[in-house]
Amino acid sequence: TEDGYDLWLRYRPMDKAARVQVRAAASSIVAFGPAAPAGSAPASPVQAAVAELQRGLGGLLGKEPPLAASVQDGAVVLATPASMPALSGMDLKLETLGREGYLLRSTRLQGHKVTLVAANSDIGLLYGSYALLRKIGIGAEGLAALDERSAPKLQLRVLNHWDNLDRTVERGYAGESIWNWWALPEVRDRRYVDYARANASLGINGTVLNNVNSKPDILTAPWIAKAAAVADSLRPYGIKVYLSARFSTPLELGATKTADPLDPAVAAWWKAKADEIYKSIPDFGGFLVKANSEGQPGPQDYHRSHADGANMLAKAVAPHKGVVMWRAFVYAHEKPDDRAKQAYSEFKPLDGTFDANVLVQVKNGAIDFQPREPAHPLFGAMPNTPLMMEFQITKEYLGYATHLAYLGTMYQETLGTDMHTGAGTVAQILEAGAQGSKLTGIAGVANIGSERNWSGSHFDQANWYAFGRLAWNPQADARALAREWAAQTFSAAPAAVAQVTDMMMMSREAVVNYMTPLGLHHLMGTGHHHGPAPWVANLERPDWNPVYYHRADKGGIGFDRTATGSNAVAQYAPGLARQYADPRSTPETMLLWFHHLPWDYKMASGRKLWEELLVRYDSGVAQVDDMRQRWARLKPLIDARRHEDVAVLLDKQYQEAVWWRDASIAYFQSVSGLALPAGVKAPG
Ligand code: GCW
Repeated sequence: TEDGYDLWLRYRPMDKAARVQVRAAASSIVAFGPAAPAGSAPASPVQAAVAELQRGLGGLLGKEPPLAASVQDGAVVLATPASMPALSGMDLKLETLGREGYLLRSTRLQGHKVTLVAANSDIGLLYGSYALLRKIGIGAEGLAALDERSAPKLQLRVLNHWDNLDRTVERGYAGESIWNWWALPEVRDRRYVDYARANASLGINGTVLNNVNSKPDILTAPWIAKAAAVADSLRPYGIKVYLSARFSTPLELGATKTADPLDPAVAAWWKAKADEIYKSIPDFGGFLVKANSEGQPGPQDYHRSHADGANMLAKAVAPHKGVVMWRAFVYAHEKPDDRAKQAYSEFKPLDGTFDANVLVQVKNGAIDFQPREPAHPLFGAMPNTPLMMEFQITKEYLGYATHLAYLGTMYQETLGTDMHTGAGTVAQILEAGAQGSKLTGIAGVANIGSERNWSGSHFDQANWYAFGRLAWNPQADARALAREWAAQTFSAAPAAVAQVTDMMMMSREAVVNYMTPLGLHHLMGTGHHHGPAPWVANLERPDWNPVYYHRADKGGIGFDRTATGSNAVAQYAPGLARQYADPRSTPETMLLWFHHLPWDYKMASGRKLWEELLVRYDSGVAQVDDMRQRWARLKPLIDARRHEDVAVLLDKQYQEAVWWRDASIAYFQSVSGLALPAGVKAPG
């Protein structure tokens, strides 16, 4: 029975008519280079591509296509100019594909009608093979006249695992870490290969194995050996391993007397450490660092800047072509300033001072992965520094794995924001990269664990999927990705695809509505971040208190971030700053993020703010009920086990949506002293 393990790579048999079509275009496979010995895991991208095509076409068509020794009619031919020099004479414009892109084309080769998968490198062939399987999995249309080319728009497409060395996962809701550290390096779980397949199918090409709240141990010899074993499993799929480094590692290991980045002994230690890592992992990607944030050590402990710290590490990995991904997620309660302003305040002045192999990794919004945040003001503000996007795939603040919330729409909302800097949308800013640099990238905090279905719920797989596909093309459309995912994951039947897609498209807005409508944020339960707690006011750090964020009192609600308040709006380029400075031109979805307004403030709907708030909470609950009913109607089209799994979660989500609404309204009512309008039932 279906348990979700196969993710979107299910390859269940197609209907007969479709099979006939596909067979005509994919009845055998031609590839060059040594084949994988029977029964062993693929050792190269081409072997991986062949294995996947055999598995995929075998499943879809009910019969595994044989490997053919020479080009024949109906073959899928995998070729690069190196493996098939004839390609060079075919005017395929392969140079437009870069190192990782691919071309799919129905064409004639050596007199035979074939489906050509062409690329400049073997990894491009693997990506092309997945694209072909995706195409077939969604529906076979157009297979006879294929002509598609695609190349990734960002260079580093990376998952960040917040996985600890004891196999717990920070903010993980899908079981323990998939990295079985105890058994590594001798035992390589086969699951690592399935993990690699899933990621490669999306084009993800890097993974940070351990939590940004890191331990020194990860950089000791035994752990380097474990990481190297994982790297060996992932390498044939084009995935590089990176590690989170704790800034004070040499000090804590007793190797140096300080962790001051300007101390030569410290720099020498990191250099030697990098050399040691590259001996076991020759294609090691580099370090991810959380420094001077939430108690983590960093260069500021020695009165040095983030750039001093990042550059010292960058010099250690530069000879090996490694990078440093330095996080901009910093805030300190000792600083009286609005938390939302701190990353910009600290990093913007450092623009242009980072070494060439440093990327600054910026969360999508300036607070912390809330159900809705305006785009981070750093995007577009550091034109001389490669900035990397950091999205959260795991749903720390959106109901864990229990609530259905498709994040494709959320990612698209941020990526599609025009920052008014003259450089276009966030997606365009990421794609263009920094002045004089080729480095670009995006990271997603993984939602992967050792649960059978990988992500804790079937629908959370879609967030991994959407992240990966958007990493490849940040301008992709969330609805199109939802359709793709639904067709491959559940059923390609048009009625099922349409209904599942509609549910996904409404899901995140539902969560925003019942948790934090109209720009409210950070009202979740302390520490665990699950469930409502807008009343909490007494934590040791004021910037962790929900009341710090909603500022509700008798007079009104919201955080004034205009010139009369924290003036965070001034961190945006003038065009955007102007828009956010006036409640009338601020999108209502972000109203209370930027403004403190009286309860009777008149909304676009004509309602008073207080009434509008109630309407939003109610509509969030109603939307979950709607999703629940849509899902119930899908029963005949979805396999029984997964249907039941999702139905149970939707029931729980409904209860929790009611809980959010009722608790929030009761609390805000206690503050505002306002009555519930006629017709609205008092929460009970
Ligand atoms: O979202 C917050 C989380 C922390 C996390 C931190 C960060 C890894 O609550 O658990 O720590 O952000 O991004 O560093």
